Parts: sequence; C-alpha cells; structure tokens
Amino acid sequence: MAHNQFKDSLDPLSSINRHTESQHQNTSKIRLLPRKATKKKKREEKTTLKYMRAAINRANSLGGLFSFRFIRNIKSMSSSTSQDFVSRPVIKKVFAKLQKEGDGAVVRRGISRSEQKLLDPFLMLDEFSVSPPAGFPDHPHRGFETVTYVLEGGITHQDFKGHKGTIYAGDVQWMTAGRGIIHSEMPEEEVNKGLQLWINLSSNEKMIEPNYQELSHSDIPKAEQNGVEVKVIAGESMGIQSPVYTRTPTMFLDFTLQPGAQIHQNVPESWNAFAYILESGEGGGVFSSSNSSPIPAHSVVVFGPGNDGVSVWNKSSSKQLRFVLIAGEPIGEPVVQYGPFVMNTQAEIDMTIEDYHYGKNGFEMAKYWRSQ
Ligand code: FJE
Ligand code: FE
Repeated sequence: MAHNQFKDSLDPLSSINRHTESQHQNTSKIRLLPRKATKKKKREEKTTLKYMRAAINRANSLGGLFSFRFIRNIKSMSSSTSQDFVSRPVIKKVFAKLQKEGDGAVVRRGISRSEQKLLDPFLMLDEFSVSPPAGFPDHPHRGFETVTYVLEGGITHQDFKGHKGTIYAGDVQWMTAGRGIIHSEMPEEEVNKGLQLWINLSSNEKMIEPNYQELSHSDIPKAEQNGVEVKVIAGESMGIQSPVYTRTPTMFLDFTLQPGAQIHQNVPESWNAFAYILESGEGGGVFSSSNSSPIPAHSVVVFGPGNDGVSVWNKSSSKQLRFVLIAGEPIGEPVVQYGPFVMNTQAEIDMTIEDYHYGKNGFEMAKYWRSQ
C-alpha cells in the first residue's frame, strides 16, 4: 500500500479546490405541487387560525403587548407547513468539487478551512466515493471527532488498539479521537459512498480517552410524516431522539422529502447550521424562502444566525430531495489544524507531532502497529 503517498496527504488539508457561489435570485418558474393535506384539513387549519388571530387582536386591543414572535408561535402551532415559520437565511452556498484524498480515493469537500469560522464546531465535511484498492490507510487523529455515515457499500476500520469493524449503508460510526487514534478506513465493496464529518472538541476534551459509538441502521430512529422522512443520527426531530452522546452538542439529521413536500426544522438559537444536499431533482432543493433559487446536489448550504430553524421545499415533480441538516453549538476557541491534528495553539500542534513521532501521550502503539 502506498503509505508514504498517503502520509504526504496528511499535511494540512491543502489541495482545496472549490468554489463559492454568491446568492442570486432565481428567475426560472417551478410549479408548486399540491400539498398532501386534504381540503377539509386545510379548512380546519384556516378556521383555527382565524380564531387565534381574532383572540390575539382582542388581547392587543385590550392593551396586552403581544410580540410578533408570540403571535408567530401561536400561528405555527396551528399548522405543520413551513409557510408559517420564519427561516434562517442562506448566507453561503458551496458546491463541493471532486478532489483526491487518502490513497486513490475521491472526495467532495463541502466544508474546509474557509467555512470553519462560520461553522464552528465543524471542521470538515467530505462526501466520499472509494473503490478498492483505494482507501484511507493507516493515519492518526487528535483533538476532534469523526462521524462516518455510510450511504452505499461498506467501510472497514481497524485501529491501533485492536478495535475493528465494518459499517454498511445506513450505519454510523461516531469516533471520538480525543488524545489519539491511529486507524485505517478501507472500502469493503465495489462501490462505497458516504459522508465523513469532523467535529471539533473543546480544549478540555481534546485529550480525553478515545471512544467509539457505533450505530447500526436499525439503531437510528426514523420518522415519517407528510412526505418527509427523517433519520435522527444525532439530536432530536419529529419527536424522536438519537441515542448518540454528543460531547460537542450536535444535531445530525438525514431528511428525504418526496416531490412537493416541505419541512421546517427548529435549530437551537446559538448554534451554527448547514445542510448538505445528497440528491435532488431538477435544479435542486429550495432553502429558507419558498421563492429562492434551487440549490443543486453536492452543495453545502450555510445558514445565518437566528432564533428560527430552517425551512426546505422539494419543488421537483418527480424526484426526491435528500439532504443532511447538521447544526452544532460553537466552541468559540482558536483552531490550529495540521492535517489530522486539531488543537488550540501551534505549540500544542508541535507537541502532537512529537507525540506521534515518538509514540507518546496516547500514541504509544504508533511505532508497532500496522493495519492488516
Ligand atoms: C485524513 C487526508 C485524508 N476524508 N472521508 C488527510 F484523506 C484523511 C481521511 C479522510 C477520510 C476518511 C473517510 Cl473513511 C472518509 C475522508 C478524509 O482519512 F484524515 C487526512 N488528514
Ligand atoms: Fe480517519
């Protein structure tokens, strides 16, 4: 295996080959499909809304000071459509171009250094596609977590402490590298695809003992409503909760919207949030506002701050829209990254390189271990 070649690519994630689109208004017309709600239900919703509005008006005229927010909350309680919600705005779109990584693997890097400030605590998002003999042979990590979500095929991982396993389509490995992991991540089948997300750890957790949370697809709670399916990998959605423990508070949801479906997902106020579009119909997915321009598959959609969640529409008439919605509580600390090591200061990076080189402070097995 071309270990040396791979080691070179462990240098600061360098060959970042991407482009950023500025937002532009869309002029193309896309037909809005009828919602699934029945006419009767719509009528009922309208009536409820009418009475609520009347009640608010009465209260207001009686001198009660109802904020806009309060009124909106009452409105949103009466309906499950996203038209009634205000969404966070889209502040950046990044189309993730293909680039080579590891040993012959190809990734689309959606998040890299340029988004780290906007998207604290997230460091990297790769959509990978890898076929044997390519892969991600023996390499270290320190100071953050990697989340691997397999979409097709399987990935076998082996680490320097004897931990080994294969995750297949729908399975998740939530790895806390902490003070140090050395592992290999290699494809199992002909075609192997998925996402790998890197989540930073706060300074007081960077040197914790490594840990794994492995979830089979059957451990990942799933809900379905009005043409929307959600798989809750981390956090909570549609009343169901993931069993994953997130040291850095994180939400990771996999949404599939049938043609014509729409959602509004709440996101905690202070958290940073983005979506990554996995598949879409003509033009893409519509985010934030119903009349904004569709965003194509393989794009990162960065949401601005706000106490609201995000609204999404699938305006395609035939294809489903699949995207992950990821949000996390910002750590707010300096980030110094040297490839697979992410610390707070250059001195800590220098120490990490030394630890890795001499096999110290968590990298004890570095000198002896090789993957099979
Ligand atoms: C890495 C280069 C790399 N994206 N997606 C440099 F390729 C890697 C690395 C991965 C990776 C692994 C999987 Cl299974 C999926 C990935 C990059 O292993 F960590 C550094 N530093
Ligand atoms: Fe890795």
